[in-house]
Formats: sequence, C-alpha cells, structure tokens
Amino acid sequence: MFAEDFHIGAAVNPRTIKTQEQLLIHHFNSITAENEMKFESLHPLEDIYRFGAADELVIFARENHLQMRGHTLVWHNQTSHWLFQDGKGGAADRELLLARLKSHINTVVGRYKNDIYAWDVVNEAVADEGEELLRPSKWLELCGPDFIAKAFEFAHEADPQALLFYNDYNESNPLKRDKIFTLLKSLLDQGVPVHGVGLQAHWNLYDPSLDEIRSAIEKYASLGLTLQLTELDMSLFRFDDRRTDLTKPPAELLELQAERYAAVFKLLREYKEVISAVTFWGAADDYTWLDHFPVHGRKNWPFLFDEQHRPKAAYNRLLQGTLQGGKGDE
Ligand code: HXH
Repeated sequence: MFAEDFHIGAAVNPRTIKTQEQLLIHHFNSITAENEMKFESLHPLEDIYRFGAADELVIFARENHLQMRGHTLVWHNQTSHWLFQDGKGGAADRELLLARLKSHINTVVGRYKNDIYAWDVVNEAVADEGEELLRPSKWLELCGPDFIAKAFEFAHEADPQALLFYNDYNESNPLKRDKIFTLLKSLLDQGVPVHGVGLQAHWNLYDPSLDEIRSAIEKYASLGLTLQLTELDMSLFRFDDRRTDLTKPPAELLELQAERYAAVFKLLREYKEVISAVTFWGAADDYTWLDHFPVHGRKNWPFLFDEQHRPKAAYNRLLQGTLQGGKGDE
C-alpha cells in the first residue's frame, strides 16, 4: 500500500527474524537491529568485536531483499564502559575518545557499507528539559559538544554513500523539537554531513497531537533534510499509566488505536515527498519493548498485527483510509 510513498520497516532481533519471519517478509521492506548494532553489542572490549548477531540480521535482510537501517553509532546508553576510561584508572581524554570513535565507526560502517543504506549516527543527544541544548553524558563531558559533528564526519568518510541521521525521541514536543532543530541547523551551517532526521515516534493514543506531529514534520523538513519515522509504536496507555492487570487489549482501546493509526498515516502520506521511511519498533504484539518500559509488567499492544500475527482493526482501518485517500498526490 505504501510502496510508492516510503519504506515500511520493523525493528528485529535474532529471535523475531525466526518467530515473525513470514510477517516480516510479507509486510515490510526494511529492518533495523533492535540492539545488535549498538556499541556494547558490537564492541564489548577494546580489542574485541562481536559481529555474529548483527551479521545474522544483515543476512536475513540480504536474503529477503529488505533494506536495512543501522542503529546506532553514538549514544549515552548501551555503550561499553571501557570506551570512556584510559586503562590506568582514569577517564579517557578527548583525543583518545575521538580516536576510538573514529576506529569504531570505520570498522562498523565499513563492514556493512554494502548492506546498510542509512545510519542513526547520533542517538538522543538533546536534553529533554531545561535550557541546556545537549544532554549531560560522558561524550559531552570528555569530548565537548563536537563529538556530534565528529561522528558524522567519521561516518561519511567510512561510507560516503550512506544516508546519515540524527535520531531522537519526544521529537514532536515543541520544546524538544525546537532544540533538535537548533542542533541540526548548527550542524548544517558548519557543513557537517547530516542528511536526515529520525523521529523515533514512540507515541500513544493521546500524545502527541496531530497538530504537533505536523508542526514537527514541517519544521524539520524546512532544513532540507529527509525525514524518517525510525521507532514507531502506538502505546495503548499514557506514559505514566500504572495499570498492569490487563492480559487482553480492551476493545475500545483497539478502536481508538485504529482511528489514531489511520489519522497518523493520512498525515504522513501528505508529507511523502519529505518522509522516506516509516519503521515500527517491532512488528506484531507478541513482542514489544513496551511490555517492560516504562512500566514493568504492563502488557502493551502497539502494532498493526496481533499476538498471532493477524491484522488488527488498526491495519484494516489504515488500508481503508489509504484506499479512500486515493494515490495521495491530489
Ligand atoms: C529508544 N529510546 C532507543 O533509540 C532504542 O535503541 C531502544 O531499543 C528503545 C527505544 C527511547 C527512550 C528514550 C528515553 C528513555 C527511555 C527510552 O528514558 C526515559 C527514562 C525514563 C523516563 C522517560 C524516559
């Protein structure tokens, strides 16, 4: 349905490429590794890389003619501690950290240059709250703010053809949106090779509003960047809803979810000239990180396919809305 508009992707792992194999092959044309390409997964010790799990996913993509996004090179989480240490009990200095970053990026981006067309080069570097632009992190503390520009430069050198993304969450919240915009504008003004912005899109039935999503798309697109939704899911619950008693999704919530998905994709299709991919952070309700985050033991049902991989109301409504909307270029 969306083949002419944007790629439709799913986050996968070595288990789900088996348990969700047919669903992935049938409905999706792109994948992202959920955890297997993060720093601590690929590079647990300075002299040791572990590519096995990542390679499995790359081979799955190759064999099934799926595109692949790389996630992620620089992040404050799931990053090996040795990276920030000097090996003598102290902290790594800027020079050492940048040398390690360059080496890591060269190795990883170089290895997958024929298979991965886009990388989340920097993930979640912008602060959620307060006046500060950048989030406090080891990267910022030991290197200074230009760890971001350096990461993009190293990635561009390692694979000049790859599309390079800055990726973040709460991307449609006006305050965070404006900070992300400021960061991207400053990178572009310095000539840094950044090509796209990843909107994680961890959304729920109530937030963000369609108006907020539209404003965010327009604001990022005004920079001339390509946009991708990189981690879409539509939680049935508000972020801090504490209910852990449900074992089945309430019918009225699935109905709201169907409406919401249809409305969101109608909006995304309006912007198909600037949106090049929409990736879900999973594929079907039998496996989602939201079963454990932010409320442990709160089962969630955020996708278009149910726990048995059958299309949900959300899937059917999305198709209906898209067919009625015509080709989307009027
Ligand atoms: C994403 N972060 C990551 O990009 C992805 O790699 C991971 O697999 C899943 C989600 C989303 C995220 C951002 C902030 C965060 C938690 C998840 O931190 C919070 C902690 C408590 C409260 C609010 C946010």
